[in-house]
Amino acid sequence: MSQLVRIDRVDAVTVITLDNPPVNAFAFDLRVALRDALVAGMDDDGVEALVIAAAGRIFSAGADIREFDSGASSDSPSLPELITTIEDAPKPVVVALHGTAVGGACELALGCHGRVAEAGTKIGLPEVTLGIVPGAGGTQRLPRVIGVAAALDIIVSGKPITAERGRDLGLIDEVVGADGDRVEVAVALAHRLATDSTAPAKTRERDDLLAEAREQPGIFDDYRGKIARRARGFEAPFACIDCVEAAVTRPFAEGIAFERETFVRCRDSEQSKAQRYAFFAERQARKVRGVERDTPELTIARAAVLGCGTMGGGIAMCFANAGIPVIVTESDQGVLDRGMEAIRRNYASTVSKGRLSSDDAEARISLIEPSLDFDQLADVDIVIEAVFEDMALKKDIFGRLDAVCRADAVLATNTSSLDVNEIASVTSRPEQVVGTHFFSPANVMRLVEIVRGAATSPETLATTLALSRRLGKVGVVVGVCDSFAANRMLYPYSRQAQFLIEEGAFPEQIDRVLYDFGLPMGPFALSDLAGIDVGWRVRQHREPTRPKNLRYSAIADRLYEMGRYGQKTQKGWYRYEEGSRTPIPDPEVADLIVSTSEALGIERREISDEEILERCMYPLINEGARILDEGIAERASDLDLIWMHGFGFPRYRGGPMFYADSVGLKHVYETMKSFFEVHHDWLEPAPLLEHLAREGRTFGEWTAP
Ligand code: 3H9
Repeated sequence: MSQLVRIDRVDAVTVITLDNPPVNAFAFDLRVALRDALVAGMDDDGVEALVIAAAGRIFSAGADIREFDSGASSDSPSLPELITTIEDAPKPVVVALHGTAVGGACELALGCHGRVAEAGTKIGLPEVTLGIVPGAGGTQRLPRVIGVAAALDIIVSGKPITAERGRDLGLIDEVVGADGDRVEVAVALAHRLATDSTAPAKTRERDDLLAEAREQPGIFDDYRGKIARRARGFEAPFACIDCVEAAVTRPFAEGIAFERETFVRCRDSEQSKAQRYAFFAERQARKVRGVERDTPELTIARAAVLGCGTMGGGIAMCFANAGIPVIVTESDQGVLDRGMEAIRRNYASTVSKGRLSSDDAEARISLIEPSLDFDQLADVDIVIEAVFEDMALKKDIFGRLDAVCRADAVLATNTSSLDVNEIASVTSRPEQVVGTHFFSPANVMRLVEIVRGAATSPETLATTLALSRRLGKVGVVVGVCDSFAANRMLYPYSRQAQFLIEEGAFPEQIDRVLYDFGLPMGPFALSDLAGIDVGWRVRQHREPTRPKNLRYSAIADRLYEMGRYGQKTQKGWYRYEEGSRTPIPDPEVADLIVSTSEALGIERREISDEEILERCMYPLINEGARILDEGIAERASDLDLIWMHGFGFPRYRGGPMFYADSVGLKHVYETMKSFFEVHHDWLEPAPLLEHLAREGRTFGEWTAP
């Protein structure tokens, strides 16, 4: 028998243990080994029942996602075939789950006749996050076991539930506590089922809970309506609902056939390819050049955030949400009080939306300790400085931190543009200085751009990467350059949007095109949200370094001068009704735009949606190519993560660099070249883009030299 499964006998029960590290994915070889073990157990007259368990940290992560590209996931025995073999078995098969059992693993459990799980085991169907529907019967069997409403929640959200919740829903027969042994409990259950005179019950033959759903025919359309906003642009969540609906309206065999057809269509879709790419990109980003797997990390038990403004407060909430005590400091009591008040309001709003209990909110707030005393930072493991973007101020702070903080503490800066090396230079421990650039709102956006200074040590990077995971963030390591990777790519995008309105478009057209593309909002709505005054201040800071041959659109400056700061003043690129965030086009802004074009001698023209998309997207991709070429980012997928998690780039398009690869780099290059010829030098194609386009290669294939 293959090494991928181990077979043991406990009395008359065969225990099959899956052993395919690291996550027991059901790759072809494991499926063959499991099938052989099952058949052997069925054929053995001395065996009355079987148990399927697993070795390692988790039961299984489901199907091997890598097989989807080659189609090997359908090779016989496929997971659906294995599950049918189990469900049809003449002897009871009981599964013993632990750690995590998701996707195909959960589907396998649904085909078994008994289900045992260790307390806390995470069970679910995350396929939707990969742009597919569960394809091994999950959409047909789960509603039969726990009912349609609960099954829709699990399948459409992709979020796992715990074993305890599974027991309440009827999914898990027995939860095994810390003092129990899951395999022993499963063996006992298998033995009981075997001594039962009736044949093992088949999940597919259950109909009681489906019958209940047939009484509520509106349930599926209601659900489609409920997720419409959240799932905008995604195909898989709606395909999942269709499959569960098929479970209710069609006989099992037809429902399974429908699920299979839908699974294959989704698996082969561009969306799923992009979402699978994103899954592996997130894992890839944890592998950083020069940081070995066994690099020692500092455990972060206590943190501090310097500055309790919007960013500092949001970062403090991230720590509190992860259960890490955090001190927030300010030099002024009034500012500190206002910052804490904003944190309380934020939590209250989450509670009012039903997403957090008030007890949990209180518990989190109690982890945040406001302080005016810098000396209190003496005992924390990490400090994140989140004060105003001013180099002199930051250097002063880092000098003081260096004097006060423990020798092994990490000193991090949330700067969004300043030179981390210069900040580190004032300390005696530049190897422990790192950039941790959070994105606004920091307690919501998942990106942390981890800026590696020239001296930042592997230990500091490993600590920061591990911390970002603990905070539920995606940490992406980048090098030092002006504005780092995220904002550096954002600038050409916003700049083009501004030129386009001088040439003939209006903010609402540009915002519509980018919203329809899948971004949460277009550049003008974003500017109103972030604050036109904030953008103005950044421009003041950057203006001295702007190459003078680069054109500059001054409309935003005019808005600033008119006191139109965006949503906060109910007027910016748009106007806003009292208490509303809905942008309304404003004739005053349209007049300003048209008169600016006139003053510049530009004859306004009709601008197509296609040109808007390409003029905004391709320059940012072009900047991405420069960032790769300069070694600021290690791989194109890191830039894709930055855009997905920092700016809400649609995951179903895989990020801008993946999108460029799917459009074809030759087209992107040639379009940039034609923009460059018509417009100005800020559109010059990057050498790497040109090189890859000429060689017919992709960003995905490119590796840093
Ligand atoms: C499915 O089941 C389809 C069926 O409905 C129908 C079929 C017909 N495949 O995340 P980690 C790799 S679709 C291949 O760091 P953790 C991962 O890339 C599947 N590889 O561990 C990494 O590799 P590397 C539905 C996988 O402890 C290594 O394993 N299932 C798979 O932080 C460790 O992973 C899912 O969507 C896989 N399925 O988290 C679950 N899973 O070391 C996907 C992981 O080379 N998996 N790898 O970078 C997860 O969500 C997490 O891995 C899990 C463990 C929570 C399980």
